[in-house]
Formats: sequence, C-alpha cells, structure tokens
Amino acid sequence: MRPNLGAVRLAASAAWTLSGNDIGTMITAAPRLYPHMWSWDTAFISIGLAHLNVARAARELETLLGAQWRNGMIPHIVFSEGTGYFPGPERWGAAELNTDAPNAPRTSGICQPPVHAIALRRIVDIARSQGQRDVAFKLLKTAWPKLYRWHEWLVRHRDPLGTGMLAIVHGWESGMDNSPRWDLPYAEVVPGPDLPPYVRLDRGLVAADAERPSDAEYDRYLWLIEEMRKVRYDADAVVRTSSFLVGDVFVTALFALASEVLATLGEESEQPPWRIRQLRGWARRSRAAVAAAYDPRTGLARDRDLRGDRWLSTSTIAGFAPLLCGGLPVDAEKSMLATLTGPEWAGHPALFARIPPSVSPNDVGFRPKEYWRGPMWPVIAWLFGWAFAQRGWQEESDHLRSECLRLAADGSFAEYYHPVTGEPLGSRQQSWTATVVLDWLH
Ligand code: 9YW
Repeated sequence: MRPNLGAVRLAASAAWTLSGNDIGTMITAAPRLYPHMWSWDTAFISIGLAHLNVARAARELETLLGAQWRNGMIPHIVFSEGTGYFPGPERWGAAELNTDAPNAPRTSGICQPPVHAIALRRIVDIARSQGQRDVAFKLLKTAWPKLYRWHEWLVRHRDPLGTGMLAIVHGWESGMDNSPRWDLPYAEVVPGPDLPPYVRLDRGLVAADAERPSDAEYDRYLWLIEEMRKVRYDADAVVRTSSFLVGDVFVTALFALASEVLATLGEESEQPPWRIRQLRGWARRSRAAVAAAYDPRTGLARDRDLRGDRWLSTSTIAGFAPLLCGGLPVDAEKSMLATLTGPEWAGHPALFARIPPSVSPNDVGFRPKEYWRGPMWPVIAWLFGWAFAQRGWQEESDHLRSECLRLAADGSFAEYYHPVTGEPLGSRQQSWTATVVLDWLH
C-alpha cells in the first residue's frame, strides 16, 4: 500500500529532508545523485526554507548569488566539495577558461531558468507575514541588483534575434534535460572524435537506468561542453558556435513572469525607476515572443530551433508556457487552459493525480518512467499553480495544490513520479520536491 502521511507528518518530513540535505555550506539538490547546488532548485529550496527560518532562506539565496559570474550570469551548478557527480568542476573548467567565472566556489559554465525573482517574492512575503520586515528588506536590498544584472545578461546575450525569445545553448539550460522538445536539435549535435572519455556516475545510483537519460544523450551533453570550452565560455561566442541553439518558449515565459515580479519588488525597495521600466519592457517583449510562438493548429506554443531555422512542435508541458506569463488573446488562452485541465493532459482518466505530466499519456513518445519524457514533476505543477494564483485563477491553482499534495503524500519527496501509478521515481528526498510541498502546506 502507498503510504499516506497526514499534513503534519508530511510537513515534518519535508523539513527533515531539507535539513538532511544541508551540508553546512549549502542545501544540495538531492542527497546522493546531486550533491551540489543547482540554480533553479535553489530558488525553490529557499522558498521552502523561508517557512522554517527566513534568515536561513536568505542565506541560501545569497550563497547562489555569491557564485554569480562577473558578467551577470547565474551558473547552473555551484559545486560543493562533494564528489560523486559527473561532470564536475574539472570537466567544465569554467574558472580556468573564463575570468568572469568565480574561482571559489567552482561553477559550471551554463545557466538555468530564471525563476529567482519568484523566490525572492515568496521569501519577502513570508518574512513580512512573520513580522520579519527587516530581514525581508535587507535581502531585497542585496539580492535585487544581482537579479537585475542576471536578467540584463539574459537580454544582452541570449536574445540573438532581438525578439524577446530567449535562447538556450544546452538542454540542461532548459531544466528539462532530455525532454522530447530537444530530440530534433540534438539529432544535429554530432559528437566529434575528440570527445574526451568519461564515466557516468549517475548509473544505478538511485534509480533504474531506464529512468535516466541514455548514453547517446550524454555523449551529446558532453560534446556541447567541449564546444563551449573551445571558445572559453565567452557568452557571445558560445551563441555563435554552439551546435545547439534553441529559442526556449518555457524559459522565455518564466523570464517574462519573473521580470514583472522583479519590477514590482524594485518598486517596493526604491530601485532606480529606469531599471524598473526596463524590466517591464523586457517582460512585454518576451511575453509577445511567447504569444508569437503559439500554434493555432495544436493550441500550444512552440520552441524555435535557431540552428535549423524551424519551429519545434513537439507536444510537451512546455507548450503551455503562455499560461505562465499571459499575452495570448482571451479565447486562445481559455482553450489552452481547458486543454491543460482536460482529458489529453491533467484530466486524463488514467492518471494517478490530476496534474499535468511532462508529456501527454496520449502521445506516442510518452514514457511514463523516463525523466522528462512522461513523469510528473511536482515543481512544474507548483510553477503553474503559483502563476495561476497571480493571474486570478484561484480555483485552478487550488486544484493543482491539492492534487499534487495527494501525489506527494507518500513522503518520498521523489524527483519525479509515474503519472499513472504515482510510483516515486528518480532520486528520493529531492530538496525541491520537499520545498514545494512545504510551501503548499502553509
Ligand atoms: C542532471 C537538479 C537537476 C535539475 C534539472 C533536472 C536534473 C541534473 O536535476 O538535471 O545532471 O541531469 O533535469 O532540472 O535542476 O535537481
């Protein structure tokens, strides 16, 4: 029988999970599989921490921001001293090759989705609700300029067409590593004979190999790092030379949403008005780019392969990106919301919980155990739930919350779940799963 913890025990185990993953200098993404700090995980982790200890949450976010590159990029991994994850700092060689990268802590050379302003918003609100206005204000004052520089870096270096559609140079940057969204562009990434040999460390560690990306996928992930090393992680040279360059509609929607959030936080902390205006302008442009990616034939938004100069119409959860940031005509938006909650997606009769899986169970490419090719990821449900509440869709937001809490009631805090059976998959005690549960329980 599947365990079913009550709210109090579930909250206590979530807190226990976070403290178990606290190695003193940081909270790692997961105990064995991911013994370091991941950029977007940390944004979510700090939200959960805020419910337990606001000062600790502020410190966690500040640790990540302390590893920001001099050019403004927030790196996708901040390495701890821990071992057991590949590729580690030596394989990336970021600090050796680029003077913008910090020497300590060591970091990777790419980035992840810009959800940090959303975390700052949550922490500030939680702090205020607990009467800790001073902690909130201090965090806002230190974090805001850094997040502004991060958004500025994205606009300066990742908008190659100048349309507001932000580009990624590696599937890892999307946070949805092996999503079928990237199958076509990855097919054009051909690892060269000079790909240095490597040994994967994730095999057989916490999950069956079939729940992780394949070796052929890993060869391509590693090859892209080689390409970036050749241009010493120079931001513009990477965009010019990477054999993978895709306008990511989900990242773009998160950027639009987060830029609006950051602008409002800027008003609350008396930041320069021109910067606030600029953030709203970036949000507007990226919202328009997301709307322009909408395909009326499928009712979903598309990514844009910038190397192949083609739309990528693969149907995945990312196609609902416009619901995060708005910008679609009312009718299109209504029907997209109905699709998300309807029988193709969250309302599919076979599902364990009524939350959207990463790929529709009706899709030929649906693989219910395989990472971003079918499983449910609580953190993605949280993002939609949070955005829906902002957009005034309270009922839909509450529904995602209660269904996701039902999914997570087994207390495993799995990295992802089988959409049909609710079986926990991937890592257990994954920090960001614990954190979204904590936020939902408060
Ligand atoms: C990897 C840490 C990270 C997440 C990503 C997820 C996975 C790591 O784990 O990638 O080595 O493949 O895809 O979104 O940040 O939880």
